[in-house]
Amino acid sequence: METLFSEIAVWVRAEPLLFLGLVGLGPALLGLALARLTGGSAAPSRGAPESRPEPPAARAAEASEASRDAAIPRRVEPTVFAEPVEASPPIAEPEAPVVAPPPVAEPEAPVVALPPVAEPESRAVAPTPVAGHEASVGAPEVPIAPPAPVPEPPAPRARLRDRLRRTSEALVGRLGGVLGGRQVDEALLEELEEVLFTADLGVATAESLLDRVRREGRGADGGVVRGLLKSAIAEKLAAVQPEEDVFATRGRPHVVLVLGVNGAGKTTTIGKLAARHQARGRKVLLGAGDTFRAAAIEQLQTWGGRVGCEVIAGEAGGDPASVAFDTVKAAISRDVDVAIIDTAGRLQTKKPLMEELGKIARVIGRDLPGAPHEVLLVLDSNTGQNALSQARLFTEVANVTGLVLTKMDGTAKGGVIVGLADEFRIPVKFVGVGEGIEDLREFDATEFVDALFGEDA
Ligand SMILES: Nc1nc2c(ncn2[C@@H]2O[C@H](COP(=O)(O)OP(=O)(O)O)[C@@H](O)[C@H]2O)c(=O)[nH]1
Ligand SMILES: [Mg+2]
Repeated sequence: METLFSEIAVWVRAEPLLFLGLVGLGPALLGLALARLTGGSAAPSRGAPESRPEPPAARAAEASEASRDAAIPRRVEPTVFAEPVEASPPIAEPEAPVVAPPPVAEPEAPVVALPPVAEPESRAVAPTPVAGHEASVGAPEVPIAPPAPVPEPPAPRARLRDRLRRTSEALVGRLGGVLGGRQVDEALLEELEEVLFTADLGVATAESLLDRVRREGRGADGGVVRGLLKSAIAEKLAAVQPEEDVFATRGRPHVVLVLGVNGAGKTTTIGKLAARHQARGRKVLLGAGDTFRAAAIEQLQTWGGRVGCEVIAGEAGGDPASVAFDTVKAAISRDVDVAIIDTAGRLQTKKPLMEELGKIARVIGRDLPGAPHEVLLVLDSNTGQNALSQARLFTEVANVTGLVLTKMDGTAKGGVIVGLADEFRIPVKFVGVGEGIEDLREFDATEFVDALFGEDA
């Protein structure tokens, strides 16, 4: 130690200026070192601001800002998916998601909910929250023949009496005019004859009713005669009341062949019938056997689309028998419950009609013995007594197993049903009282007569 001091002393003596300089620099260096350690304010005037290392707090703040910047586009991003939903209000407010995160999630929800709507039209129309609802209401162009059935809401069932009003007026109303407050005498019988013969009952039926009054109503008053006529008509109609459920099937597939002149209401009846069978959980197939006009095929296809069942159709002008054959084949292979085959009712001459229907009936039975299980003849009540001659012709060429009387609503000629019952004794399976599905009524003789005489419930 002593040697060190004596050496320093020698050096100080030799270099006194250097020594003084070193001593003077000491405090300055010390101050600088202290300033560095504390990071304090002693240095700012000397240090360049640009080169100053950033304090950790500032760096953290900036980092959080950067991450927030990054977060904005990420959060708004989903609105890009929401683009199809035009004019979605939350998208127009980009600040909102940053300030209040929860609303960011809101526009996403409808976007997620959109896929079930699926229809492109809906996106253009739909405002965000009720996209699905708006879409179904606002979709302007519904496909004409959608593959999926559109179940129809059941319409309120109209009273039969209301639907039979015109026929009832033409028959029972006029009877009341003749019979009211009178005793049966020749004058009354003459007037009664006129009413009955002009009520589209058919000559034979009118005569038989008049005979009954002559036999049993002598001396009675008008009220009794009215009752007498009602029970006579009821008896005739009871004879054609179907014995079993009109929807009963007798084969699998149960094949129904539908006949009748053009415009009688065949295709409409087939559509209604298909809907009724389907409502019972049955699988139905339709055959467009009226190949005479393209419109007839399309009409049946429209019904198929409406009801939700398949339609076997061929070319317009094609062979109806081959359509009938294909329908039965398809019905067998597709395990269908009920197949209903439409036909054309051309009546120019009897021979071609007979040949055509005979051929159809034969091919239907080729692959399926026992088929057709039902042959329905559709008759338009409006045609009055003409329906009687149609029934004569068709029953000659085909084994008609049931009648359907259409358009009983809005006609005064519905009395023909009594004549048909009287002359043919073929069960009346259905009565058409309007164009809706629910307007195909199972025929019930008692209900029908009560409705006709204004005495139903
Ligand atoms: N009011 C009424 N119209 C019916 C009824 N049945 C069928 N129609 C109408 O009668 C017209 C002819 O029917 P359509 O089924 O085409 O007869 P098709 O030629 O025998 O097949 C159509 O306008 C049907 O809507 C019915 O019971 N009441
Ligand atoms: Mg038709």
